[in-house]
Amino acid sequence: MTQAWTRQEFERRLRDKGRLYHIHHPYHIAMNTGQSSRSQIRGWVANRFYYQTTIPVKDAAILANCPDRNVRREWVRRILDHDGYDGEEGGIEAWLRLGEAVGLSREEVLSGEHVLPGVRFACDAYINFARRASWQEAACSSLTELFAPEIHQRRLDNWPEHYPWIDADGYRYFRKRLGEARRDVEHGLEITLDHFRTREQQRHALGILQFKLDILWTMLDAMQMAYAFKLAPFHSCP
Ligand code: AHQ
Repeated sequence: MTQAWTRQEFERRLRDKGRLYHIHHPYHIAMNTGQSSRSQIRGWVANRFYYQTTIPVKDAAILANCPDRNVRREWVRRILDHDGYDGEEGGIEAWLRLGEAVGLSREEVLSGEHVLPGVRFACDAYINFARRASWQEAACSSLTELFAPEIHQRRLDNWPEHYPWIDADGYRYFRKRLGEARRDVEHGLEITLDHFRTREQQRHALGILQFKLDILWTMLDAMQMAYAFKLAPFHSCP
């Protein structure tokens, strides 16, 4: 029987997957180094809105599967952070503001008319996984946010200089997520390190994290084809 990794070694292996995070995708590298056109930025904002709208639905699936009140009272904050509540507009509204800041109307973003099939399939795979998997497995899949603060900070550091045409009010979402992502991922990491105890379970957790990394990467592959290579694959590309 292969011995389980220590808690520290397990966490190290989870964090080591950061080398496969979508910050390293050519589409993100182009955006963060000022090489993206307005239509490439707009395509990313319009497609990522679909991902943003799936997050609270995914988190509601986790809540529905979770019998632990103490976990739910923490996890429910993720839904409120995106959908908003009295006095706080929420992340989905902030993303619509980002859409307007890059020159997309609210109606255009809300219509989903720009959502590429590959983006839709990847996002729907995430929701369906969260519905079917145990709440602990679905919590583990959110650990890509171990690497998210860096990607939000990278945008805040680089985009204003590279893309002066973007209204700065649109960056509210990235600033908002810096703190929320750090809070959320501590909780998700604690659940993961506590739940996956044997070596086999730990390897399963690494496979779940890889699945979510693949979701994020695949979304950008679809955008690369459509907006960088201009190989309009489907009806939804202008
Ligand atoms: O804005 C993002 C967000 O709210 C979440 C929730 C979390 C999850 O539950 O899977 N993941 C996530 C992510 C957000 N933004 C992405 C980005 O690149 O801006 C990163 C993404 C993630 O790392 O999973």
